[in-house]
Amino acid sequence: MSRLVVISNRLPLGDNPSGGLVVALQDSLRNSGGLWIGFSGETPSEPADSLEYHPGAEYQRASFDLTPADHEAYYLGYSNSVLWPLCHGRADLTDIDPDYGEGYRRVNARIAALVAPHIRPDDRIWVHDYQLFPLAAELRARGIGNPIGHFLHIPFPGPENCAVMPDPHELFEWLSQYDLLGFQTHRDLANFTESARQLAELIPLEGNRIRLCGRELRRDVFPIGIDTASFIEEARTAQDVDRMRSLTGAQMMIGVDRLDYSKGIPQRFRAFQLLLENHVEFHEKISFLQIAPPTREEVEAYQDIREETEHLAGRINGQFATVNWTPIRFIHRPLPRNVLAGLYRQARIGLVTPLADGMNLVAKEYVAAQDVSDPGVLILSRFAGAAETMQDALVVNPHDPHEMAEAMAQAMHMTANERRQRHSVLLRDVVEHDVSWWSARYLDALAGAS
Ligand code: ADQ
Repeated sequence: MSRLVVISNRLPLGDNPSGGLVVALQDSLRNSGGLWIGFSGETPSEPADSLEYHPGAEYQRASFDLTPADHEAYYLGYSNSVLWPLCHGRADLTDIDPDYGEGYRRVNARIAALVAPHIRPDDRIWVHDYQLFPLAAELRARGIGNPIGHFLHIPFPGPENCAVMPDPHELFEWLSQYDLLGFQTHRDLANFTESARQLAELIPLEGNRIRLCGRELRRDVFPIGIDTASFIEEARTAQDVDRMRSLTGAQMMIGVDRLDYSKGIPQRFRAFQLLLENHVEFHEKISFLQIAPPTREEVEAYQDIREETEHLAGRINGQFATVNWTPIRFIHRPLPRNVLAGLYRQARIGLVTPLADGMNLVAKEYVAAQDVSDPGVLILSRFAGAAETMQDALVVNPHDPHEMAEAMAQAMHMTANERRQRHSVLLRDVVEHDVSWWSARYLDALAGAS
């Protein structure tokens, strides 16, 4: 089997890194004697001019450092102040600056220069996500003719948002240098096709083959999953973690997200407020636990969201709390996986209402964690990639607080029978389409694409 080389923005470090992607890729990496390359997270003023290898995994891991200026322009700047907002439909939150675009190209060229000497003639290369769009073009410029695939974890923007990029044509030239482009959903694939048609040159060929900017390649949909079997086990053996509920016998509703404007957290707080205004019967009967660790705090567009959400939570608690009941608990810390799994299992409602999201793994984790004999209800935004397959959730418009509040009431009233029926369909999807299924399908397609 030819060696698999994975390149992603961050290298998972530590002796026993967990997380879906690590689990998904470790078998293929181990079985092929593979190599995973990524940013170390370190920003010294004078980074080394070579990759640093890290022992301790069953495959090879190698990292690079970035200067503070490169990190700012490439990661905080172009990746997270231009591409992230555009891919999530928020042109209003972009911060376009020529230094960012220049830094993004410079860092991708530097990564290619560091990686190229380590590539063997029969390696397969799998590049992840929006931070590395130009990487295949930069590797090709250094003589790398190997099969190279790209997988985009976040939504692909339609023509209106692509057109906001400083040089939209360049994006499609970069993408044309891959052999396989993978997207989360059919909606992303359609956006890619339409944007490339309007802003570059795309000619559909037979099956999933296309000609893009003069080069032939393939594109397809590969919805990512979670490590379902281990998550089920984690939840089944979890302790009773939330004892607070028992004071009033309230049911728990849970939200788990990075504190990102794409996740729709203020909108769901307003919906909860509306539920409590319109349904006094739920006072002291439902308690909302929102876990949202801050993220990318150096980026300006993230600076208001913490204040806005804290303010909203404070106002709702001020309006409705009683001596024995706090309507919203808002936690800004990451929690260990087993605690999270236990909380999901105890929650009657899983609230996953992003305004835009590539897939959303929390929706799948919530379903996997449920007790099949008495499962909770998933309320899912129709703009999460997960909604393309998880139609037995209560699917809502995250911009409509009335619809979300009514979905919460419906979930509270839902009979055990209906909850079991909906859950069994959702669980089947999460079990059959787990993260190993996803990576195996992608790697099969990459093998056929070159
Ligand atoms: P994210 O935007 O990070 O991922 P998501 O898919 O929900 O979003 O994954 C978040 C992960 O972090 C989940 O596994 C969740 O359990 C974990 N997590 C979140 N908050 C946590 C907390 N407080 N403590 C511990 N763990 C926490 C990007 C895209 C998504 C896409 C994934 C994978 O934005 O759309 O689904 O990549 O492709």
